[in-house]
Amino acid sequence: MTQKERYEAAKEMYAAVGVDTDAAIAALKEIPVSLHCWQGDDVTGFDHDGPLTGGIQTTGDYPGKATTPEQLMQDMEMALKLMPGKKKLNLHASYAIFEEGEYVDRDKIEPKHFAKWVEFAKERNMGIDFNPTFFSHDKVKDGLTLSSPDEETRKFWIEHGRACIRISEYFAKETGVPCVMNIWTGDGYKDIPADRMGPRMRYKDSIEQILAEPFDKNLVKPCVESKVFGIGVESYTAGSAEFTLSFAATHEGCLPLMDNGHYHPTEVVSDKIPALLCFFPEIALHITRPVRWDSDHVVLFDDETKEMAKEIVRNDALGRVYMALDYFDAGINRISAWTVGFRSWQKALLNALCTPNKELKKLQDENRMTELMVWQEDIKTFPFGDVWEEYCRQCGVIADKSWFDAVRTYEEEVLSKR
Ligand code: RNT
Ligand code: ZN
Repeated sequence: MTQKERYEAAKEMYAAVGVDTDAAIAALKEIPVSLHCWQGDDVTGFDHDGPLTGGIQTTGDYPGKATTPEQLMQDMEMALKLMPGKKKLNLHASYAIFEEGEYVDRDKIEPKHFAKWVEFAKERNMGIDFNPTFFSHDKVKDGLTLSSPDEETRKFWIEHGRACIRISEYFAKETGVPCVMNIWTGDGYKDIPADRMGPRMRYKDSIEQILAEPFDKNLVKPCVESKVFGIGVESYTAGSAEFTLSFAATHEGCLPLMDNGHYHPTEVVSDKIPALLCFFPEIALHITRPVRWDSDHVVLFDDETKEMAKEIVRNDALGRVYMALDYFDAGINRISAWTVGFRSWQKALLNALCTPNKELKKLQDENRMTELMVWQEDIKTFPFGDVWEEYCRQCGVIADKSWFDAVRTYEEEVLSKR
């Protein structure tokens, strides 16, 4: 059978359960997913020489990591070619690009320091998302930034946040696509604090001061990302789930951002997505793979990933959920890591779009739970691979694992010479 024939056969099988695979493919092509620049250089950035801090860690020392803006862009370009679908670029403030001999601190960064990224994004028809960088910097005082009791420190980081709002608006204006600006800090304590509310009150005030910077709410979408704990900050996190969710709920235009690595191991974000959608017009996600903790392994096409995508699709929320990848594996080829993760999320979305959601909901509402189980198990072995292959073909990318040949060649010709 040719690929075309296999797709036609699959299409028929899906049609029999009420799924239009052509429509699924067409829909997926229009859904932007944000690709994080930081997988390419182990979250290092270009504005400092110090270590990665903030309670996050990259592990591994696979050779060939990008160390300059040119290398990072070149590597990302390579990865982009291997991914089907619509992409957005996700940048951190630490990826500012300075002229030879120029340097400004994070409270003084300006749109011009990101002009090269704008050029990169525009050439590839991508919007841009942005993240102030509240870590890996000598002004992180005693592990604290926006929640610091030291007013000078706190002021510095507030100014950084405000500078990032201005840069986010510039991205949106340049690309014509709204910019999601995510606030995450690793602020917290290794051991039992004596004051849990004080840091949170300061954090609250700091975010309010950042959001007081004037901006167009249609262009900039500020988010607050929660976390349960980080390495070295195991006992207390200022930006906990309750804190960030309450902040977003009480500040118009501010979105909650859930990173599925930031919860206790038996909690699942797939169940939290519909809960938040009952209250928030829009929400944001960081999609990762936590292995026992917030380990930021490469996203795979696994059960929870599929379930998260299903919750977005079956609740008709593709236009309400901003999706971004967030992981960093330094132990394998970084271009491959980018590619596998992006393709996995694409597969999860396509799989969700090829699920007979209406029929399944009906079974649930009619309390036909036995049949619901039978159906849900049955569709698991439908010929999804044939639909994926057709999607990749239409997007002009290789469907099977042979895309890796190009990565191997690139590794030999480019990465190994660094
Ligand atoms: C850290 C958060 C945060 C970072 C990026 C680099 O635990 O997930 O989103 O991963 O900002
Ligand atoms: Zn995250």
